[in-house]
This record gives sequence, C-alpha cells and structure tokens, in this order.
Amino acid sequence: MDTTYFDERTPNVKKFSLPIFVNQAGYKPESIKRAVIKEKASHFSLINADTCVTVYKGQCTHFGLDTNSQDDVYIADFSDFKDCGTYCLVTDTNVSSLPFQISDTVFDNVLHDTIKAFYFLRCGLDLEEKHAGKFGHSACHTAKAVLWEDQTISHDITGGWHDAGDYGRYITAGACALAHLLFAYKMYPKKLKNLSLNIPESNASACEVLSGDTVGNPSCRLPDFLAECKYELLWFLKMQREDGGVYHKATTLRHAPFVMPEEDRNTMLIFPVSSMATADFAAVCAMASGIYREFDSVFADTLLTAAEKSAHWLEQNPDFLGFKNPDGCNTGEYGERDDKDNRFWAYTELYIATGKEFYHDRMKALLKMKFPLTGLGFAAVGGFGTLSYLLCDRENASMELKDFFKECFLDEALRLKELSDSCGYGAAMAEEDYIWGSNMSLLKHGMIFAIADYLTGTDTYLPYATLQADYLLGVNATGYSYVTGTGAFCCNYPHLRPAHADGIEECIPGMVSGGPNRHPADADAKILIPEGTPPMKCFADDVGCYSLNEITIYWNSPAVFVLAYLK
Ligand code: G3I
Ligand code: 9MR
Ligand code: ZN
Repeated sequence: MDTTYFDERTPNVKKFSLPIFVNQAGYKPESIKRAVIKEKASHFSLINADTCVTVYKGQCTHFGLDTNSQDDVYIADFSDFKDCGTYCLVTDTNVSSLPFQISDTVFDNVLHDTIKAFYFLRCGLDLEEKHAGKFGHSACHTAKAVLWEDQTISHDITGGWHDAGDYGRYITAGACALAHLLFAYKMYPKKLKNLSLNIPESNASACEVLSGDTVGNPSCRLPDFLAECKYELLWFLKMQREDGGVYHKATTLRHAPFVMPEEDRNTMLIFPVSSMATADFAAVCAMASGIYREFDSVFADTLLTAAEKSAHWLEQNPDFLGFKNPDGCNTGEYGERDDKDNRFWAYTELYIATGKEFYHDRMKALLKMKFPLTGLGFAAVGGFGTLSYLLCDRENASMELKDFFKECFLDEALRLKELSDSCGYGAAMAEEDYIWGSNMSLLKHGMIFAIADYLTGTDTYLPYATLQADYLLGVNATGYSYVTGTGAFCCNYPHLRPAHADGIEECIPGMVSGGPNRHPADADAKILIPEGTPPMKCFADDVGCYSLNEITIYWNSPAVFVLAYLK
C-alpha cells in the first residue's frame, strides 16, 4: 500500500492507491480465488500474515486492457491453494495486498450484516441499544399520515423500512427487496433459517413483541429472517385501500434535511394508488402467504386475503395507472411506463398460492405481451413471476412453460458469463450497466448465476457468482468494499441520513453502496468525477453523492441473496 490521502474539498473522499485488489471478506477454501493487480507483475506469493512464511507461489496472467476501468490488469489465481488462514499476496515487484482470509466462514459476517441492515432501517420503532448498539435512536414517523388526495383524511401507516438514504417508504421498492429476500429464503433456507439477528423478535414469540401490529397468533417462533421481513409486510398491509388499490408511497412532500429520522417531523403524506404498486403488493403478499403458513396460518390467510383483494382491484382496473410526482414533491418517484410485468407477477403468485385456474389463465394471457422474463428489479419484475413458477409444485403448472422460463434464465446466465469473461475484474457488467445503483445490476447478475445453478442442480456458475461477490467486496477498479463495515478499505460515508446525523464516525454496518455511475447525477458527483472517467471508476465514498453512494433496501437484498448462495 503506498499512499492514502484525503481530498481537500471533501475530506470524506479517501483516495487510496491500492494496486492489488482482493475480496476483503475473504475466500472459501474450495472456491475460485483471484486477486487483480493493476501493475506489471509476473509472479506472486502468498505469505501467511501471522508467521510471515511463504505458503504458495504462482504466476500472474496478463489480462490486458480492461475496457470499463481502462486498467491494464494482471490476474493472480490461487484457487488451488485451500489452506485456511490469513494471508497477504505479494508480487515479484514487492507490492502487497491487504491481508485477507481463507476460511469456510468468510461470508458469515457480511451476510449477517447485510440482513441486519434492514433492522437499522426500520421506521416507527425505538431502535434500542440492546439491538442497535450505538446506532440506536427513538421511534420516527409515528404520527398519522395524510392522504394526498384529501388532506382531511389521515391513516396510521407506521412501520416498514426506510427506503434508503432518505426516509421515504415506497411499495414497488419494498416489493422488490422483499422478493429478493423471500426468494433467498425459499432457495437457501438452511443458510437463513437459524440466523440470529438480535432483533426485538429474537428469542421471543413474534406475537409478544409486535402485539399491536401482528395479526394472529404465531404457533411457533418465526426465524429472525422472516420476522424482519414481516416488519415490512405489516406496513404493506396498512398501505392497502378499502377497495384493494395500494398507495404508491408514503413520504413527506420533500426530502428531509440530514437529521435523525425522529427529527423529521414534516407531514407524512400518502400518495395515490398506482397499478404497479397494487400488482407488486398482490404478488408479494401471495408469495409471502406461502412462506409464513408453516409458522402462522392466520397471518398467511391475512396476506392471501389482502392479495386477492388487490387482484380484484386489478380486474376492475385493467388500464395502466402509473405514478408521477405531483408538483412540488421531490421524493422518489419510481415511475414506470407500463404494468404488464407487474400484473404477470401478481397473477403468477396468486395462481401458485390458490391453485385457481382463473389466475393461471390471466398469467398466461399476459405472457403474450413483451417484457423481460428474467427482470429482477424494482421496475422490471417479470423474473420474479417466472422464477416463482419454476419453483412451484402445482400439478397443473405447464411443463412447457417451465422449460421455456428455465431456458430464459440459462440464456441470460450464458450472456452474463461472457461479460464476466471479458472483464479483467470478472464483473458481469457491460458499459451501460454502470448506472445509478450499478451494484444492483452486478448483484442481479450474481442472482442469475445462482438461479441458473439452482435450476440445473449444478454449480456451473458458482465461480461466476463468486466473482460478483469479489467485485462487491473489493476486486474492482476503486478497490472499495462497497459494504459498510466489511473490509479494511470499505465505504464509510454513504448518502444515508442517520449515518451522517448520528455524529458517529463509523457507519452503520452492512449497507450496500449504489456504486459507480457513469452518469453522475448529483451536484457533488458532477464535481468529483471528471468527464471521461472510466465507468467502473465513477465513484466517490462521499455523503453528498447520492447518485453514486446512496444505499437502499433493494441494493442490500440482492446482496443477501447472492451471499446466501455463496455462504
Ligand atoms: O436504464 C436507463 C438506461 O437505459 C440509460 O441508458 C441510462 C442513462 O442515464 O439510464 C438508465 O436509467 C437510470 C435508472 O436509474 C436505472 O434504474 C436513470 O438514468 C437514473 O436516473 C435512475 O435513477 C434512479 C433514481 O432513483 C432517480 O430516479 C435509481 O435507479 C433509483 O434507484 C433511485 O431511487 C431512489 C429513490 O428515488 C428515492 N430513494 C432513494 C433511491 C436510491 O437512490
Ligand atoms: O437524499 C435524497 C436521496 O435519497 C434521493 O435518492 C435523491 C434523488 O431523489 O435526492 C436526495 O435528496 C436531495 C434532493 O433531491 C435535492 N436536494 C438535496 C437532497 C440531498 O441532500
Ligand atoms: Zn421513520
């Protein structure tokens, strides 16, 4: 490591010229293990960091010019070294990496932290010291919220997770995060079921802790993981209108200043119903009903009834009902141009949850419309529907459709494999993927690799999923681990109001930064990122740069999915 210095204008931006990039969480013994070096090197050694003994020697491969970073890179592959321990990688030119670990448990902490992050984003609850440590604060946004369309009416819509660095709560964003988390639970239950998160519901029956809000009487204790998701689902239920339509979002009119959430006392508004929110709500509630039934049949029934009520609204309102921010409102818009994929996802989940052919027919009819069948985002949600269909065991589900959906995921995995192979850093990212929240693109691609393996019952794409995690955790052209608190050189100054307003130097752990964006869109980023910066380097760990370094629930959730696969 040579230089570390702080930029004069923004002391937060730590510039680090680190020539060797390693996964700062570490490597599992049996997995692919790569470091990337951006200086000429022909050989490397692994040195045991405790004993200073050289334990492995290897040759570097010259990859050449990596397009998206414009770095001339060399790869040190030590996959066949499998001994657990802490090591540094040193080149023949005498440059050393940060110390890193090889162990079976390298992903345990980062997986835990990225899940616990959702607890830290809870709205409407005292985050007590025993669960939140020094990052606790009192309950926020507890007042009733006012209906935008008729400001004489107010409702209790407390709860749920703050979306991001801001204090808004948005249904389509929440649905996406819940989908990633619930799919992770469905596909990797053993990795998540027994996780202890030290949240209020841990070691207690969920009904004791959430007595005011909980529906029904849980017969056995929910896994902490599902208790955390339930906190968001309970808020979802409050966002449904009598007629089944679902309000698009609950936010103040304008983003709060950088204060603690309990100090943000502007009127909370409930914005109009959209068909995307209603469909995503129906989908997620139907999906969740199947997962929670084992623990709490009353809650499962409540979810399913709510989902069917929204399905009824969708029937009554066949036209697209989008969302646009009203004049004067600057909080997240999450606008979409159509809702076919949202409706497709909703009907798919409703068919799976109820077995009703009516929903099955609706779902099949929507397939005639064009939308991406592997979309796993907050706007493109078609992949959630196709994946659920693939995982379901309804007898009358069509094998033909299942084969077709499976092909879609496998084709996408193949396309992404080629992208990864063509990147010196192993990222399955095209130039146009370096947008606002590029780490979500990366992690969605990691999810595709994981899904492909799940569907084929192989580990064909395990190395590729691993390389995406490597990128997230340090093997990228900035060298940052993009998860707060993971690694010696990690993001610490994300655009996250409480993390700034709490006055604590160390950031709340487990938060996934949006990552490099080749179209810097906020004033600070426009200053900090010179024109012509290569896409992978359009990043600054600066609190002002919300288009590069914000955090959100749906950037954390795909990280949870990928880490659950890799753990
Ligand atoms: O997909 C297009 C691509 O085709 C095009 O080439 C490229 C060129 O700019 O843009 C891509 O679209 C970008 C889109 O994100 C991709 O998802 C838009 O430019 C970009 O403006 C848009 O940013 C969104 C941002 O809100 C602004 O609307 C982010 O995705 C979205 O995550 C973010 O969400 C915010 C909420 O509004 C409020 N809460 C915080 C949250 C995270 O920053
Ligand atoms: O903090 C806001 C962030 O969560 C959003 O992603 C971003 C874009 O909507 O907006 C941020 O808020 C900024 C606002 O839009 C303009 N004034 C400065 C705010 C950040 O301090
Ligand atoms: Zn709040």
